[in-house]
Amino acid sequence: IAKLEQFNLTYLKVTGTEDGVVRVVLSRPEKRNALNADTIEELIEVFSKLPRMGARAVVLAAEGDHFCAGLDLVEHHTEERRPEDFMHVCLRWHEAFNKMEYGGVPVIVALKGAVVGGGLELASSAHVRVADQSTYFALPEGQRGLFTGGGATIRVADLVGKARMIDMMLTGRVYKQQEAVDVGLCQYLIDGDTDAKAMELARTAAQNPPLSNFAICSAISHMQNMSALDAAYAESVVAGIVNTQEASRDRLEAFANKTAARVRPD
Ligand code: 1HE
Repeated sequence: IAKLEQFNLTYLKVTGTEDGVVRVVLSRPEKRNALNADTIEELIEVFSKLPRMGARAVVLAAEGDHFCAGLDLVEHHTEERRPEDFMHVCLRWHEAFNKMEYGGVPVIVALKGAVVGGGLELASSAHVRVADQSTYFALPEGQRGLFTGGGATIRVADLVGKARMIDMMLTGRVYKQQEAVDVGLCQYLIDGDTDAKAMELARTAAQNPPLSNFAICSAISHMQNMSALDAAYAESVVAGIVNTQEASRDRLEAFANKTAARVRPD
């Protein structure tokens, strides 16, 4: 991917690989990758531009032992924000996370340690979540006297359901390991390095035609916001375009010729 050096970043590191996978790394480990206002601006810039720069898939990873400690509570405390100030903060978080979810490029997130509060909001904006044995998920907003403001009411409720989300916020309940998979907080639980697993998944996804990935990584999210009737119509339009694309002809021909790989369990 050309021009990645155009980004002028303090809290993120962005690097490319030869197969079109871009790595975005949270790089504030001394503060457990807490999300200050500047980091959100950097996420907006990066996730606004990467889809148009030819990224085929993105791995979102983190430095240090913790993925993300959520809202920068110290910045929030010292800024003494008024309600309208924080409403605008939330709009920027939504901008960043909507760019990720609706951007049309697969985002695979490599988790570890704390994935809490706004860190879970960030993780839930990715398309695939990979956790290790150290990863734990929580919404400590209630105990901090706060409320979620980065889309958790939509995305976390979507992953785990309303009742579990309310319990997490009221009681500080922490989910980890197999239970986190079972309730839907992550799709993979591995023993090794989540970054390596996320790269492997991203490389696999990057081999799909970009138009297919665009549909998978935007249409499904959009359709959830529509009535069933409208979603079915939108699906037919998307499928009309994707399923007749030039890039799928070779793949279909290979299947017809019996040279394409069959779908098999491991
Ligand atoms: C921070 C933050 C932060 C760490 N904002 N500075 N999020 C939370 O309620 C989680 C708050 N953080 C923690 O519970 C812990 O820090 C961790 C479990 C994530 C990690 O613990 P630990 O023992 O490894 O580190 P630490 O000693 O607590 O923190 C190391 C440093 O990171 C320390 O700074 P230092 O200058 O004293 O070294 C901490 O102050 C700093 N740090 N977390 C600011 N969150 C849009 S609304 C979203 C609402 C929310 O996200 S609410 C949930 C907030």
